[in-house]
Amino acid sequence: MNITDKKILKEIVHKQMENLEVTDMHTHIYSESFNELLLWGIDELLTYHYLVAEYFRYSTMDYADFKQLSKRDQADLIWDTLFIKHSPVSEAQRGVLTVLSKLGLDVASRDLESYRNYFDNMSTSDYIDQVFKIAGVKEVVMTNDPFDTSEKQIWETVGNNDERFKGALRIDPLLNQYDLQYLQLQKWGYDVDFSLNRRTIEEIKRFLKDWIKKIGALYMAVSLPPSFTMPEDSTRSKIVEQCIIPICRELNIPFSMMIGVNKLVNYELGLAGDSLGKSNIQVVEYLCRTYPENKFMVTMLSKENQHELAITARKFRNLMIFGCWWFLNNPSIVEDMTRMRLETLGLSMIPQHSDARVLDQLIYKWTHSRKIIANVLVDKYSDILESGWHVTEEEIERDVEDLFVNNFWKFLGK
Ligand code: RAT
Ligand code: ZN
Repeated sequence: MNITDKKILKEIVHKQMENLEVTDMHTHIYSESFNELLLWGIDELLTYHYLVAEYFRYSTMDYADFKQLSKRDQADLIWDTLFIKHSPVSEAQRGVLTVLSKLGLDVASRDLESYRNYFDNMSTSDYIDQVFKIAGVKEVVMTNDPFDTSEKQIWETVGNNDERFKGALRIDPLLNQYDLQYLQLQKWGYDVDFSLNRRTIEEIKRFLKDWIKKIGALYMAVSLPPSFTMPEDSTRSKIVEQCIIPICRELNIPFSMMIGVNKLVNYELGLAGDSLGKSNIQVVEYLCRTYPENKFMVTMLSKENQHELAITARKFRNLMIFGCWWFLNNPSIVEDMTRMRLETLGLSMIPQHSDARVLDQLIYKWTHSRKIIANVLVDKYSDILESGWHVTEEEIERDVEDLFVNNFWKFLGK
């Protein structure tokens, strides 16, 4: 059926977006076999590092004293400060309310204990099913870090037991701290040296291949500082060009670069202490141009980088841009970025990932993004309707499936 009426268009786009089951191509959640690495429940939601940062906007407590408290006590303080003593209007605060409401809990009661009781009576596997269903998520890509001892141990014993959770090899320590981490590699039986001689290069490649195989990695990923530049005479640049690029090419997997994070600008805040800076787009151009047979997925953290990143994707078909990452995952920015990307690239990008660290966050991150992106799509279809072009419901379904599922899988070549 041709859609010519804007009111009907709006209903159909919203319906399609609501029914859509997305592939969430970057998260920090794990399947059940990862035990306590899979975070879920109200206390985890409340102690999300985004909220910890916001808590310290109001609290004068010593960071160290806060750190020493149990998770439950920290959650109590955050609840009291960010929800009771001030209205929860920030995106991360509102997110908690969306989760509670979508689970059918009484948000108006403000009864933290009753929320806790709800989660106490839940089994992990039932809850995973429930969250995936409510969030409209088909599958998620994890962030798998072999340098994390507890995660490494799971991969070497039980491994992943749930097909809905896909692997991605995260290699920040290898690229950003090689001078420390090569000793770790040695302990694991790789014959590497501090200096990147021939043997070391081959052994780093062997390490990467072993882990890509072990976890069934869909891609290799790293987060990088604003100062990241290439080519340069640095260990990082050499590892990228001599190890990562050839292995990604050989195994036909993308290299995902998340660029723009300044780690620990306030180290006392731990995970909540990272910030951002504007990065150098030329590094993305250099890599895409120099290695046309390689695939790159890129997201950047600074708002100021978004336009040039979208333009770079117009120049290089081996570049897939994705997501409104971290500090950009705010409604006003998601709306802006999505508009600009659609206007620049049409439907050839991945508009969003959740970055969920706590399972339950899939619910709010996808509920919020879905609605904003649906509204932007309505506008874009309306504009072409005005020229006399008609779209069909099937075409809208195809388009949103492409944005939230197929663009990712096709880019991977799967
Ligand atoms: O968004 C976040 O939770 C950050 O702490 C980071 O994990 C970031 O998404 C990353 O993947 O490095
Ligand atoms: Zn992340």
